[in-house]
Amino acid sequence: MEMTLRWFGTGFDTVTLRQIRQIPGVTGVITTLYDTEPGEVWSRERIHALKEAVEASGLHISGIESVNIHDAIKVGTPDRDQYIDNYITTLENLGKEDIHMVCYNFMPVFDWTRTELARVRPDGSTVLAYSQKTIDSIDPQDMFASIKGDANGAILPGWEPERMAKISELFDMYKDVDEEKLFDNLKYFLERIMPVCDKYDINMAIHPDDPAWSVFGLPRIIINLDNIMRMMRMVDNPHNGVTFCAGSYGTNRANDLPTMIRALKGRLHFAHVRNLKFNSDDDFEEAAHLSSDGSFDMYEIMKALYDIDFDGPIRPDHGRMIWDEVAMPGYGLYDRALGATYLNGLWEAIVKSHGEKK
Ligand code: DNO
Repeated sequence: MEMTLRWFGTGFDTVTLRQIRQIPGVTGVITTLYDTEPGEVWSRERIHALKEAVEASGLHISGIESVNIHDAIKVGTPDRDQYIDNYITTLENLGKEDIHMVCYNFMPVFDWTRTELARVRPDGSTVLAYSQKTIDSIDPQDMFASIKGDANGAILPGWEPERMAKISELFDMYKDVDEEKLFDNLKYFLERIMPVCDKYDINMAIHPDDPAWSVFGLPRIIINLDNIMRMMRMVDNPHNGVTFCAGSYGTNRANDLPTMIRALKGRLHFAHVRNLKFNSDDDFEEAAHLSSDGSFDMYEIMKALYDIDFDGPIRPDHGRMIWDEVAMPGYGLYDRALGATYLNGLWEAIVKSHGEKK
């Protein structure tokens, strides 16, 4: 595996490439062109410039998170082909720039959903948190307003103000889309993009729905092993794979994370490894990466990745806000650096006790 950190790009991230370079064992970044709209073509020039900026700092681009999918593709409206053509051109340009992993999601309307961005923990750190009771009592229109104040001025991925401004229009677009339709539209999209992925050896890594169940009545399909298997079988190509996000699948306590990882050998292209602490089945908050701070056994998660010979990028995810850092919630430097170091420590111990793989 390669340890990486997510970086939103100059002007969008409070964390610098120089800081990332100084985290021991981190050699790559997972990045994006944060100012592009879903459906827009990423030019080769812009990708090249991003690559040069990253490489000038002594790091490299290990993959893209995300190239977002236009709603026309998810809903399956008549103009979807034009947006898929654009997506294909973007993939081609990424391939020509030697980038071979793309993380994306197929969640309707919202990307990840949290009800709080700064819940205070007993040690004074703040974390993202989710309470189903809050979701059940709030109008989706008010959701954005209720969390905006805690965003530290950052634009949160998937919660862009322009998008939130047309939220009722978005809900309307999805009114006839159920889970089956969403699967069909995902299949259509994947079938069309696989030839370009084969040509440039691009691993597509779908991100799970977070939390891993329906919110606000919207269909969500990338939520458990059965559905991932269905997604992979319906377009059976090794380039059609997954981002294994421990924190997202782990929201559903029926998901056995190490077992899921072991079932995904060869199709798991990217890993987000983080911990959650459950207060009840439907109220959880994010925790430090350390197993004992939350509800997951992080050793078992890393061991399962080792067992399937995982050699793709891995990144710590959603850090707590600590040491008075002001940053995008979940994406500060300090706690993610601690997380990367801890995960690297677990990996070193696993390799020393079970043998080097590659
Ligand atoms: C949240 C992230 C997600 C993820 C997208 C992938 O912090 O894990 O926003 O990047 O769902 O497209």
